[in-house]
Amino acid sequence: MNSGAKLSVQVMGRSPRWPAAGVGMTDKVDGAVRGPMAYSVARSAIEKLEAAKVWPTALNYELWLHLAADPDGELSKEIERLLKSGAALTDEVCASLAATFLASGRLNEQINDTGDALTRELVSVSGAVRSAGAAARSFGQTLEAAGRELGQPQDGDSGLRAVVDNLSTATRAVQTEHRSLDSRLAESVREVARLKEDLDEVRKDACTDALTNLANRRAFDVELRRLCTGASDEPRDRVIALALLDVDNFKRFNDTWGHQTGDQVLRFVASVIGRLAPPPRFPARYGGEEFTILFLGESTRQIESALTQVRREVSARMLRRRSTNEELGSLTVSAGFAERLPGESADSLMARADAALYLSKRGGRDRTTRSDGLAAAG
Ligand code: GH3
Ligand code: MG
Ligand code: MG
Repeated sequence: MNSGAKLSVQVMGRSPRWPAAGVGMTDKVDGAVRGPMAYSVARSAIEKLEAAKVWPTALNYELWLHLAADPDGELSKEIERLLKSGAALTDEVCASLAATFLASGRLNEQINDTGDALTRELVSVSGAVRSAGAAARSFGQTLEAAGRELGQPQDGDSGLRAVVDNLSTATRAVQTEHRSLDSRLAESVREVARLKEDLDEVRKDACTDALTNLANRRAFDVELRRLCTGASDEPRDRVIALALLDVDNFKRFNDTWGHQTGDQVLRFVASVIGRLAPPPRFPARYGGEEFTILFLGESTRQIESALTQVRREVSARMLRRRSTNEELGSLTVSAGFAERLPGESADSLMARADAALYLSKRGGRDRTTRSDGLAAAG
């Protein structure tokens, strides 16, 4: 039960503020590691890593550099919160921090690379177009000259022959240019299509949780903000509700059966959530063993019933180790949800859903609570 208290620390410390914070934070750290304090920032990052007993891998060093160079940044706050909560900063946890807080910078790099390639492509196409244009101009001039000459009395056949020769040479030059332009354009169209696919892939990866294939925290944050700032096309009177789901006592499960088996269980829980929350519901993995679902225009009853169904399906499943078929028992899930009040901010809605989840945990887990604190059915 004491993890209920821990949960409240965790929960209240979360403040999804993507993507602006990530980009600014990276700039600040970039400035620090190139400025006069660079080496002392680097030393401080290493000391902090050692104090936290975290391996100085390249990724962890990058994370801790943020802690040393930008202590008030979102990433630093999250690391401090984890350190205070006593959570083990495993490779998985650090990878998840990097995916959440550093991905924006990397994504921008990838998008910039793709943008550069597109720009190069367009420059090369416009070069080809210019060169075809020049050929066409010269063709036009030749024709004009030919017209003038044909309009004048000629010294017999030889003058006319020269005009015709000139014309056909110019025509061939134009045809060759056009053929080359055609093939350059066709190649460019193929290249642009390939780049577009790359970009779509990068965008999809950036919004997808690699373990479960659900939307990730960033995609969830963007969607929540979109819905709460009226940037969405949804009619204003459609109720938005936010549910948080957290696997109960998952640390104990992991400690007993190992992280790999834990990962399989997370995939299973995610598959149940994904199946029971099809669009327009918006399910996501918020991080660790925490999931969210956004509901749009659904009644309290419908939301409670969906959450109850998720919890029932998860707890009804006898979990087995895949390799040996060994029975591992079953797990339960706690849920909390809040319906958005008129004009309520994303942060406030999140905090109320968090508080409801906390009540579910404190009340004994394996239950759903609505944000007003009344235990919901199920
Ligand atoms: P509570 O019922 O209060 O939620 O207890 P809990 O043990 O589920 O909560 P706590 O926050 O103490 O621990 C969450 C655990 O989830 C810690 C870590 O072992 C596990 N975890 C977080 N992310 C992952 C992951 O990606 N894979 C695996 N296998 N385990 C994870
Ligand atoms: Mg949790
Ligand atoms: Mg949990």
